Amino acid sequence: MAKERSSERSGSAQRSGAGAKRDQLEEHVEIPDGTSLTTDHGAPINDDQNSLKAGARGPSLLEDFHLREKITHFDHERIPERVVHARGSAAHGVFEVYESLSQYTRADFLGAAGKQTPVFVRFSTVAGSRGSSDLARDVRGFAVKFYTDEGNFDLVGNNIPVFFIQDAVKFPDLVHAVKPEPHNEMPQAASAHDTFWDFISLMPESMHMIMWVMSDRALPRSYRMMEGFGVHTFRLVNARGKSQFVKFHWKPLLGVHAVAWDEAQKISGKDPDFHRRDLWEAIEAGAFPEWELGLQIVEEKDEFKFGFDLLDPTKIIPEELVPVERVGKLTLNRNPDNFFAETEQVAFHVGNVVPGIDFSNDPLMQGRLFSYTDTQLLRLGGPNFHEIPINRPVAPMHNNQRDGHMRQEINRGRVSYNPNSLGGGCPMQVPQAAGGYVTFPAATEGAKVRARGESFFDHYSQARMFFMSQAEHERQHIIKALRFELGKVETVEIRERMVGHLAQIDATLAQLVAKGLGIAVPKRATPPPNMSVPADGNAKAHQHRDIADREAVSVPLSMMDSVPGPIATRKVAIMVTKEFDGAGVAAVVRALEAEGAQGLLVAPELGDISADNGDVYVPEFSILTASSVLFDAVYVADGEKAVEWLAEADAVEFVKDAYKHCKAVAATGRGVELLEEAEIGTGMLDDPEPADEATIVGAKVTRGFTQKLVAAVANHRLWSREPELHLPL
Ligand code: HDD
Repeated sequence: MAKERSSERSGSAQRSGAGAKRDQLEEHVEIPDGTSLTTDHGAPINDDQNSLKAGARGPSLLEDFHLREKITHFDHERIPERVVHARGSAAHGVFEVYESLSQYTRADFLGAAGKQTPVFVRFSTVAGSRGSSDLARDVRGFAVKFYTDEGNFDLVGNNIPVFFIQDAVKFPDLVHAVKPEPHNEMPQAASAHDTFWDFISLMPESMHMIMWVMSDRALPRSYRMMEGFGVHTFRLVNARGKSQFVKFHWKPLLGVHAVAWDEAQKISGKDPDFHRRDLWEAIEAGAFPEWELGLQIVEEKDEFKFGFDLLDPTKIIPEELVPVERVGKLTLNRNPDNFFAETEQVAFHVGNVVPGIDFSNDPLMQGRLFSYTDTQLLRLGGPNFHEIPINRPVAPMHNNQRDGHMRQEINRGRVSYNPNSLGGGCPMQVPQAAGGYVTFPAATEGAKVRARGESFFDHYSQARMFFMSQAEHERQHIIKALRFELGKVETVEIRERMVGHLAQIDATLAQLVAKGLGIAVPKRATPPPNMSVPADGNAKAHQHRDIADREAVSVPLSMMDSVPGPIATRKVAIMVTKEFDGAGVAAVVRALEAEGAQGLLVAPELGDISADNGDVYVPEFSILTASSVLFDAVYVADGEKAVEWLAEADAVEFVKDAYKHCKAVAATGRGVELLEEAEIGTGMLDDPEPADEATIVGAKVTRGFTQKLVAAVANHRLWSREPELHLPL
């Protein structure tokens, strides 16, 4: 009704071109509540198409309050992007604890089996700007805000369990080094440049993290398929005041998976929002991403039991030494309503803790405690950012903080100090027995020094353990990533210095990287000129006793620990041409959907397409709007006209790429000809043993065929294809 009337209105305005006539017609307009256009101050606006002018062809008038307000607001729409983690995507959800954890902590949200707590989770890349690609080789942020009944607890972690540096005082240096170089603002969202590797090659403590960042962990298949880590050792404190050390883990129920480097680079062009879209679409489709919260608990008395220092953020506690106890589940079930209001304005802070969770003396964590509030003051414009809806706790807030930019709360009364008698002593301090936060009385002693503990100085043992724990293809990817990154470094001394460090980790690693760079492995590691390493530069002397074994491995460090896994939400491209095998395609789609995966049709053009049985489909993509890097597998359907694909260069590249990226490629009947055109094999239909288990061909779609396809997708990738391919991975 209202719609009809409004079109009547615009029509009449055009007809008359005169205010008087229009006003007459508008008299009868009914505008539904809450939909009328107003200024920021609530005054109704009658014309949002024209500025106020002196005559229809005359100059605009300064008096036009609507024009001034609209443009001023627009001019101020941007706020400073985060100095790191600028590019992010987020979602709402819920955390449910399985059993009471009251033996470890008095935190209320962990205190009763089945207790649910709302959360907001933001994933991010670190180095790139807000508009950069999701697929940069980079660490991913994994920040969780728990809105508990006792206030907000922020677990501000990453998808990598260690950090580049041991002391927060080095953070500005690290970030300056990795960001685009200051003279020419290049490269964007990439660590492959001189300043990053210059810094890293002078910071041996970064070597463990470097192994992770050069691994495929830095190229996640999806935010939904990566682990999260609190990184630092925290404390859990129970109601009796007993403290235990804890490391926090997030374990994705879909497993941990990555894409290939060549694929990552292509995705960056085809869909730079790949991870953002993936998260959004999964939640919209009701395939809610899930993670389990894991705890590694270490008794206070065992603080010095390990060869490494629990306070050193460049070290993990191998899961073989302290198993990860899975204690609850995080489910993301709602997309934000507004990106800016929620994802952009959310303000995390490592210092947001609740009773029962406390800090350790990790010197990186200690510095973070200062940094987060400080940065929000600049980014969000003042001290009241906690009042922005996404940051507001669900627990009621009462304190004597007052005023400041953009204050929302209207505090009543005249008392804003403590102690007071005029306000009845309110707001009252909360005794510990009633739930008040009490800091764990950890003993401290010692002279004030700018120094690091001796126990922080083994920089290579865990870097080696990570490398040795990788599967063969994972090691190859690390080597190629280092060749790529250091190959982009122009200063030869930096390359040499880095290879010197790699030689401390593993001789073969160093040799293979050096070969790719056309240099020799230096005979001696260059002693780092900074003071963070022992003066004698003798790494061996500081090797940790429990991993001094050069062959030590930890199984969960390899992503192969995740396969085979569920195929839910995986996407399979189904390539169809006119009169394709309708029954076969329907069977493939059914088999995928039975596992929660998707079969999406890719046709030469968009628009209706008929199968041989007369069924009409609407393909999701044309060959121009899709690319196999956006899918997990490809199936080429049978059909008399399937050979039409052979003339499409894009179609040949589509399957070629999928094969190169070690994905499952499948075809039936004449569809097999497309695989052969892409040089995936010859005479495959006659050969009962096709080249490998992720190349699946058949005369027609059978149960066995769909089972093999599902199994190949569950294995994620057939990385063993790579050695023959000599790919730029
Ligand atoms: Fe940080 C943001 C994670 C060390 C200073 N950090 C930020 C975010 C994550 C992390 C996930 C984005 C939060 C969001 O989505 O809004 N940061 C880490 C981890 C670290 C770490 C896991 C090491 C264990 N960070 C670290 C140090 C400092 C900072 C040592 C400074 C001393 N981090 C910041 C910051 C940011 C930030 C400048 C930028 C934007 C923001 O805080 O809100 O304060």
